[in-house]
Amino acid sequence: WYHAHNRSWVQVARGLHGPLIVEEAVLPEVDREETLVLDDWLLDPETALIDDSFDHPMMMSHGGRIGNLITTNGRSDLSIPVAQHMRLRLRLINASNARIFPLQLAGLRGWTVALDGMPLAQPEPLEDVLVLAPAQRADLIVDVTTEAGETAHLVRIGNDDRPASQVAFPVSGTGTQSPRAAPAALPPNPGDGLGFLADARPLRLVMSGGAMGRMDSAFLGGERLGFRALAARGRFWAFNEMAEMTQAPLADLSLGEPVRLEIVNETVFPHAMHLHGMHFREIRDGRPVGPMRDTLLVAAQETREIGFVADNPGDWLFHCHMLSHAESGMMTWVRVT
Ligand SMILES: [Cu+2]
Repeated sequence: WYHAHNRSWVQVARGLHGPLIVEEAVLPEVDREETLVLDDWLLDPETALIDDSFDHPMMMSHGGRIGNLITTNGRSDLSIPVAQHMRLRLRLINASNARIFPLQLAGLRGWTVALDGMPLAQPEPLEDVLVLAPAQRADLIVDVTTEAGETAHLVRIGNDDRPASQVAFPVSGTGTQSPRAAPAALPPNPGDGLGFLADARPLRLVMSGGAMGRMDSAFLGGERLGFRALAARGRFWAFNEMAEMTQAPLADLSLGEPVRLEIVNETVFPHAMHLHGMHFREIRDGRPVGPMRDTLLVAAQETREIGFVADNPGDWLFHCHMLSHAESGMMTWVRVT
């Protein structure tokens, strides 16, 4: 997907974003394809217009701007008619500023086939919860198992753990095909080249700040300021004690250089850490594991490690995709030359 990067915590909240799809040379066999843009909107209950308190300190210092109207493709009641045994490809995008969407399938049998635009080596059965953090994408292939007359759902688990329908799929009739075998993997994208991790440059990013955090002070404009002084300037978070994007990059990397980056979340909030320009893998026990992604949800007080090869020349942002957090301190960048 793509979105505004100028005043993004305002403009993305106002809806300046859209899907950007690169199709496979040979499309997977499905009966229907749907792009589903998940979003939430913070509306003024009096006027039903977009609430314009974008810089509210309460939002910036807590979980970010969470909306009071949840939509898919701009509708709170999106309904897509299907037939039993239909196979659908669903392209999910979390375009919200800060909402984490825990999703489940009901009346659908599904597989995750790609994450953040990168095909998985093998489709993974989606039997449990798929957590989609801000900026994350997921491609699913799902078969309609519910019978005609019933309704299947993409289910959202609410804060109270109660399920709600994110998208309804009313079923009428039976597709021509009976249940099919599991889908094949999508054609792979170029590999990650993470073979020589032992030589990877080690980097560390410590996230601090926010409400109920322990950040006493951080640097802003070359000056060390206390938490209150930072808050008065609209800064509530810091990366490596920097409450703003610095002139110097977090790392100056050579093209092709492998990197391992430890991400330490000292805050009591989750953060969806997004790298521009390159995809990474998570590193566990010193080995690259899991899918290639560009956005990693790091839970409160958690430490994670990612590895990537600096294979794309340029200046690339690395930031929290809870956009109010990015604006109030959680932004850095790497240079690849
Ligand atoms: Cu954040």
